[in-house]
Amino acid sequence: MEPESVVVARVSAHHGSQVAVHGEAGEFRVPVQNAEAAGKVTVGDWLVLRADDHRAIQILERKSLLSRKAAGEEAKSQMLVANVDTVFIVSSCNEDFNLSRIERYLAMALQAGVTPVVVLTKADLCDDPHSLVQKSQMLHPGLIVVMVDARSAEQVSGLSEWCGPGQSVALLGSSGVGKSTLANTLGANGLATGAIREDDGKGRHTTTSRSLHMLPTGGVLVDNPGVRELQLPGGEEGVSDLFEDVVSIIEECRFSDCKHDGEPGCAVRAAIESGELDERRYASYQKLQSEQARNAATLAQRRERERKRVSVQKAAVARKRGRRDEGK
Ligand SMILES: Nc1nc2c(ncn2[C@@H]2O[C@H](COP(=O)(O)OP(=O)(O)OP(=O)(O)O)[C@@H](O)[C@H]2O)c(=O)[nH]1
Ligand SMILES: [Mg+2]
Ligand SMILES: [Zn+2]
Repeated sequence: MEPESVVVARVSAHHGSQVAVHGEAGEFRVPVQNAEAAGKVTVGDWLVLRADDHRAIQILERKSLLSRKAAGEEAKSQMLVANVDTVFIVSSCNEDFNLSRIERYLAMALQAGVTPVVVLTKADLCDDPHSLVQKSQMLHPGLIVVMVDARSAEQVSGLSEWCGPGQSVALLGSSGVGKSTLANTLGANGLATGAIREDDGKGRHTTTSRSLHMLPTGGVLVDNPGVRELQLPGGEEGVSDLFEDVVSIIEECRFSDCKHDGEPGCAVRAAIESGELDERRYASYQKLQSEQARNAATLAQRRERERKRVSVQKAAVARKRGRRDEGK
């Protein structure tokens, strides 16, 4: 038999009933049912498509996957971007600047196995951007924090280190912080940008869908819409990786089930009182940790239900088979 002729292409955007993909011959579109014939896909996925009708026969194994908890009660996670090496966590040096929000994105990046780089935009509008850089650097040992005027090619050129051949980077951050501005300055070309609201400095959700772009530096960049609700998906280790310092303080508490709520020998209270542990950071840890645990629990419940459903089906099949065999 002749081996099937195939093309390899990378998912670059969703357009309603079609999925745009980048192949060697450039960008083309494939109906969703063909693109997803081998499973649900997200921007950044690599697909093996049949050459004749562009039906996906395989999704190549993802080397990383950024996801969040999907909206709604159940702890389903929603895929955001696949196969990126780096995530630029974009925050502006204005009212948007919020350490706990950056921490949330950091946990998400660590969970996905993606290198985080914090990019502080609108440095030109801030009196003391250096102090924000310093505060951000404290969030994780060795964390790289860069401040820029996202409109300045010269200032942004420092980011090209993560945008070279073979590298993929995703932009994450709230609306109006300058993600698309940064993408354009890095060479993504023609992405719409929009002025922020004057009254509260928030963005207007100018970018409405995720898209993948080739950069002149040889890398690939994925621009994202500003994330309104970002909840961590459950089940993995992002939070404990990010808060190693807090976790090791907790291990010093006298009681292993210490609630850090006034018990004797509580290392957490002592660390907060001595200034070793920042109260904000501890509160942020508690919040993200319980969120992740909650989502992991519901995920486990869902898997259990799924397991039961499958075993009920199997039992039904076995019963049918039994009846058939009896009739023989
Ligand atoms: N002064 C200054 N303005 C900036 C900078 N970065 C972005 N802006 C402006 O901020 C506004 C919002 O920028 P966008 O690039 O549209 O922001 P975004 O993060 O893509 O927003 P969404 O698509 O809504 O998520 C635009 O008016 C930009 O010109 C910067 O570093 N300095
Ligand atoms: Mg945008
Ligand atoms: Zn304690």
